[in-house]
Amino acid sequence: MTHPATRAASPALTESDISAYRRDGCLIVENVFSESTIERLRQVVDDFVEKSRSVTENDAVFDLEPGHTPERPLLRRLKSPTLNHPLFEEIMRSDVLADMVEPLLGDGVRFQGDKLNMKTAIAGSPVEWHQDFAFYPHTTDDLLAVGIALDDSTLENGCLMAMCGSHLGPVLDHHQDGVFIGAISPSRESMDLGEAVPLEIRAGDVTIHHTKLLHGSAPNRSSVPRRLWLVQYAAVSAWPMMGVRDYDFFNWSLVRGEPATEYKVKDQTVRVPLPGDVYTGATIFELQTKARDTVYR
Ligand SMILES: O=C(O)CCC(=O)C(=O)O
Repeated sequence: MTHPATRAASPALTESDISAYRRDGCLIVENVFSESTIERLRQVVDDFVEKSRSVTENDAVFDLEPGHTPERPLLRRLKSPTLNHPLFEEIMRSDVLADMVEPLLGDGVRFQGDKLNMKTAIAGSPVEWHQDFAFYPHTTDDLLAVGIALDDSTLENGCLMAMCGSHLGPVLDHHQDGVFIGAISPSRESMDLGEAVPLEIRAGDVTIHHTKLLHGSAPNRSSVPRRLWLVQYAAVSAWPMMGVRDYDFFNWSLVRGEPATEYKVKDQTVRVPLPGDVYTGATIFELQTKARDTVYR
């Protein structure tokens, strides 16, 4: 049975907001960021779009939409915004976000990564259905992503769609012919898309979704952009199962909590995203181009 996503009216989550998140695996929080903060973020993003005019192929910062040219720059994603501009780091570490996610994670707050999906007007690519945990399994599933809306995000311009409650089920197979492609097969999973709930939000609102929540989003065929900055956080007690390459960076990523040598392990089945090129820096858009069983293409 579907129900609309629960909306919390203030960044300070109540017990009932937290229970709704635990039940649904997603939550909308309204009016988290002021118009002036959103305007500052848009300005920074516009500057990156300007810089992308001279870029001809995907690199460490830019994931380009097909059709990108110097005259008409089209970005699919700004990769790792936090590592590329101080305003993103300031907000990623802000109390407003840390206070919101700490009770949901239960055990400190570690920055796990981020991306800003651009969903340009008319040209914005879809995201096929997936669970974030399939990309970066940890020893517990105490991870989530906060989606910060830089534009109003609606069904028309490709808002996030969610299968409420799916985070309580297993991590589904995101492989095709034995290769990790970053998307599930909707027909293999007998998925009923009629159950999907749109997470429609206004600029300055945020979505929060659990790392095991099934979600996706349609292409943007409308005349307005849908920019969504997704910031992922993990509990400090969750250890990344694919290992830690740079321990100094791992500790830099702490937002709340201390460097640890002790981690929790949850009784769960974990699928590892191998073989495939998720660890070469390929984005979800690149990985999913291989998918044959799609909803949005
Ligand atoms: O931007 C979207 O609509 C979905 C993003 C997402 O799920 C992802 O990039 O992992």
